[in-house]
This record gives sequence, structure tokens and C-alpha cells, in this order.
Amino acid sequence: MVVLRKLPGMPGWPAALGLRLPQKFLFLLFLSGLLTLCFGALFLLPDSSRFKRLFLPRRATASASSSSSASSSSASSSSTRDTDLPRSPPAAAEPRHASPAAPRRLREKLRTAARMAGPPARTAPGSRQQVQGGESRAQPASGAPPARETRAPFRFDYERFRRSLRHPVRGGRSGEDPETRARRMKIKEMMKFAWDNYKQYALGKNELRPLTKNGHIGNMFGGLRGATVIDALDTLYIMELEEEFQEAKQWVEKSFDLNVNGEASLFEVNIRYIGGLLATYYLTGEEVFKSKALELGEKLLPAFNTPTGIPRGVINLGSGMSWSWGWASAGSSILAEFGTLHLEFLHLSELSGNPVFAEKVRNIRRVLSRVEKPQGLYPNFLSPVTGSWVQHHVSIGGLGDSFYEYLIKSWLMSDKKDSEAKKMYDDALEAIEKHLVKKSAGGLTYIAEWRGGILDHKMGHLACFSGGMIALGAEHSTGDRRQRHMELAAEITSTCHESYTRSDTKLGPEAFRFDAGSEATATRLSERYYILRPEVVESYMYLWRLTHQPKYRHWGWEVVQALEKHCRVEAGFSGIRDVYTTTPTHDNMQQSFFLAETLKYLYLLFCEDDVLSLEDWVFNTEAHPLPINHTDLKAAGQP
Ligand code: DMJ
Repeated sequence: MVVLRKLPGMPGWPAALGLRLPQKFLFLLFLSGLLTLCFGALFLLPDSSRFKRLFLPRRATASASSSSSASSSSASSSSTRDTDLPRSPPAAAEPRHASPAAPRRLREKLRTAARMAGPPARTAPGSRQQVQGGESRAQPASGAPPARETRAPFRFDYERFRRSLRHPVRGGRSGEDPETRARRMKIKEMMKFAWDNYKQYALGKNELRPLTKNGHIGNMFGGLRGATVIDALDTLYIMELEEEFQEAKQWVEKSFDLNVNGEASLFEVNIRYIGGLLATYYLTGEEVFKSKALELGEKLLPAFNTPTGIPRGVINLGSGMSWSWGWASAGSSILAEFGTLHLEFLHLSELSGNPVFAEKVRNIRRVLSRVEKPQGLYPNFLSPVTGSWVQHHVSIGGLGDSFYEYLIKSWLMSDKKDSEAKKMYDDALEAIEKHLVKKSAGGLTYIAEWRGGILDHKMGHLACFSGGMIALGAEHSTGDRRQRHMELAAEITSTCHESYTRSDTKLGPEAFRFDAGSEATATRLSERYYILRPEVVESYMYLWRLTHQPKYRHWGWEVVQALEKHCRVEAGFSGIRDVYTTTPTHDNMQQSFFLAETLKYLYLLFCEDDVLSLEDWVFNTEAHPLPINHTDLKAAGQP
């Protein structure tokens, strides 16, 4: 209006109509209202997109319409989700969009995180159709040309895979001494006893309670049942317990229900269920195990829908909603959890032809390889929102352990092609050697924990797997490093053996310390228990296979005897509450990993080396064997 007034030689046109000041105001008010209404109508009328194209540049139109459809679809999916919200809400609300009021540092972190994560995930929690449907399958794998509609459906060539193995899966050698055979048969009998009791009192539940003779379900598996069945399958198969294997298989075929709606640990479901099903498929070629693994794998994908692509620890398998553990500081994800998906997820892509699984874990690798490591160490808590460390606690035991294991095993499983994983493993081990490996006054080598630069001179039972891992890595190193790492592996395994021999039961405590005069013994009441864990016998098995020193078999046999004496009860095996008493009380729980890992590793310790040969297989962290990619069957897993 001001402009009109100023036009030279022309009075303002309301004035030209002969209106007075208040009338002019009313007129202008009316006019501006009319204009606003007309413009608004262009955008608000049902079919306004044609008009929008007139007013907005092409690209902005596309994004405006896609974001509006995205928000409407997310609105509808969240309203669907509202009906079956999990009991606990997400621990930390996800700041998907940094508000202008958000602190500048947070906004910068979010931008960095988004850069590291690459393009945003295309699936919303709960939108399983998108994941299962054509969208992700149509994506070209490893730069291949886009899929055509005429392409034959993907089929994994199982026969070709079997031909690629260098040894029969259950071995083919003979000629061992009678004592070794008898010991192996004893362990087989223990497995049968553990299975038979589970079957009799708890089939379909997650674990057996051997004292009360009933089942335990727990809350780790999101409503999934039969953890012991799935964990036991490959052990039963390897031990040639044919009838028992058929019982387990039948349960999977008839009763294993994946349509559940509960809060599951992403990590536990992956290592036990996905790992167990994949391994059994590879061992037997039975389709049911493959299809269940793939179906379950797809249910885990929504956990990755975070700003960085680092998955959250807990997922509702029904709704796809995910959140962080309440106990994990500031809504963080745990290194040993999101770092222990790589092996299984590559195989899910391998078997399905769907690269989405491999993409998810490759992105985790990308985030981890770029984030700054204090002194070269990996802390245990990472924010899935910003991609930065939340707390500087480093441990090769609980919270960190299997992340390191999966680096070296990713390299081995790729037939030594995944050099990025090898470098990350080598660098991490170097930092661990430099900052965490210590020798006690009594000459025992141990790996301490690190809290913001301060050492905690403690080793958890979980950390005892590292003897085996370091030996496995050393086997494939050369020169100086090979020798040094082999010695380190042997020393750590020996320390873990000490933690067993220094107890009254000859079983090791949950954690042992090297301070205040203690050497490889638990000093706290709360750390004196043993829950049938496998890590120490796991290291014996690797050290035996790689060195053939008889002491590892002797030590393994000591464990068998101690288990028989203190953990075997009338209806199965039970953990004990105190390893430092000869009359321990039992915890009434036969853990599923006792059948998956402890008994399997003990059995393999007394087998010839060609049974599940280390030339053909890597064991996932739950001891489920996954094949080494000798033939480059498909490049889904390779960076
Ligand atoms: C198992 O479930 C796995 O080995 C995991 O990596 C750590 N802990 C248990 C057994 O102790």
C-alpha cells in the first residue's frame, strides 16, 4: 500500500474512491483478509498440489509432498502402535529434529551423527511391510545393477556351500585313544541328561528349573519361547544325539511361534535364536531353520531406526518399538550388544539375498571406526543419537567382550578379506595390551577394567573368553606379534584356570580380583557365584586346538568333574551360589548357554580337530558355528 501511495503523479487508489481515514482502514483490512484467504485456499484445498507446483520450485514440491506423506504414515503407524505400546516407554526420547532452542553443541553432534550414518533408514518402527517388501530387496547389492522384474527369485545354493567345506562337519578321522573317547562320551551323556530333563519338565519354556522341576520364561526374549531348544539344536546334532535332535526340530516346526509381542534384548535374540537357527541350517540344510532365522531377523530391523543407525538395546518384537536399557547411562547403547551382530547379519543377507542386514552392520562399523577412541580404547556406552561415547568405562569382560571377538571373527569369516575388521581388532588389542594388561604380584597376567583412566584390578568370568580369542588371532598373525599374542593368550587362560583351582568347588567365581592381597579370587560376596558359564572352557578348547598341549584337556576334565559333583542335581544341571564352599546351594537354573556353549566346547575339546574344524567355521559368541565364506558365495558381506 505504501508503494501505491508513492507512485509519482498518482494519488493512492483508496483515496481516489473518496474514502475517509477510518473507512480506508476498514477497506484495507477487508482487502488483506481476502488476499490471505485466496492464497491459503491454494494450499489447503484437497487437490492443491497442482497449485503448489506453480509456486514452489520442483525439488521443494517433491520433498514437501514426501514429507507430508511420511508424516501421515508415521502418524498412522504411531496410532496403530498406541494400541500395543510396550510397558516401559523409551528411556530417552529421540530428538529427531534439533529444535532451534537446542544447544548448539547438541545440534552439531546431531549433524555429525547424521553425516556418519549416511542416508536415513527408510523404515519406521513397526513398518515391517516396508522391510519385507520389494523396496529393500530391489536395492542393488554391492553396486550391482538394479533388479529387474524378470529376475528369478533368490535362492541360496546349499549344495555348493556344502562342497566348499574342507572337512565333514562331524569329522571323519579316527584313531584317538580310548580315554579321550570315554571322556567325550561322558560329556555327551551330560548333554543328553540336560536335554532330557528340559524336555520332560520345561519343553517350550526358555530354561529348565532343575530343582523345582518346571520351566522358566524370563523377560529377555520378548515373548519368544524355547531358548533352550534353539540353543541346543546344533550341539545335539554335532554330538549325534539323533533322536533328541529330531525332538528339538519338531518343536521348532510345530510350536516355535514368532508372532509375539514383548520386550526383547536385541543382542540375546540375535546370538541365541538367530545364531542357533542359522548354524543348524548350515549344518543340516533343513529349510525350516533358515526361514525362521530370516523371519526373526526382519523383526529386529526397526531397532536400527535411530539418528546414527546404532541400534537400541531393547525391541518390542510385535510393534517394532525400541528403546535403551533403563540401566544404561543416558539412553546409550552397549558396545558388546550392537557390536555383536555382524556375523549373524551378514549370514542373513547371504541366505536371503537381501542386503539390508549387511548394510545395518556395516553402518555400525562405519560409526565405530570414525568415532574418536580415548587412548585407542573403545568405551562401553555409546549414544545412538549423537554417536559419541557416553561414559569412559572400558572392559574386555561384560559390556565390551564380544565386540572384540566379532572383529577378529568377521575377518576370519570373510576368508580374511575384511581387512577393516582386522585392523580394528589389531589396533584395539594393541591399546588393551598397552593400557589394561597387567601382572599381579604373584605373577598372574590379567586384563583390568578402565574407568576414565583409572584401573579396576578385576576380571570377570566373561573376560576369560579372551584367552581363546587372542590365541585365534595369533594363529593368523606372523612374526613377533604371533609369538607375543600366543603367550598372552596362554597366560590369561592360565590365570582363569587359577580362578577355578583356588576355589573349593574347582569352579570359578563370577569375578575375581587382584588387589588388597587377593590373587584370582572373588573378594565380594556378590561375586562368588557360578552360573554354568562357558568362557573358561571356551579358551581351553581354542588353546587345545591351536597348541595341542595336554594340559588344556586336563583342565577341561577338571571342569567336567566339578560340574558333575556340584552342579548336577536330580533333574538337570544348576548354577551354584558360592564356589568357595564344598556344599554350595543351587540357583535352580539350567541356563540355555550351558547346552549351547559349555557342553559343546567341552565336547569339542575331546574331539579330533576336524569336528567343526576351525578351517571351516567360526563360532558366534553363543558357540553357534557359522561357515567361513571360502567360495565368495555372494559378496553381501564384503565391505
Ligand atoms: C553367553 O550368552 C554368551 O557367551 C555371551 O557372549 C556372554 N555370556 C553368555 C554366557 O556366559
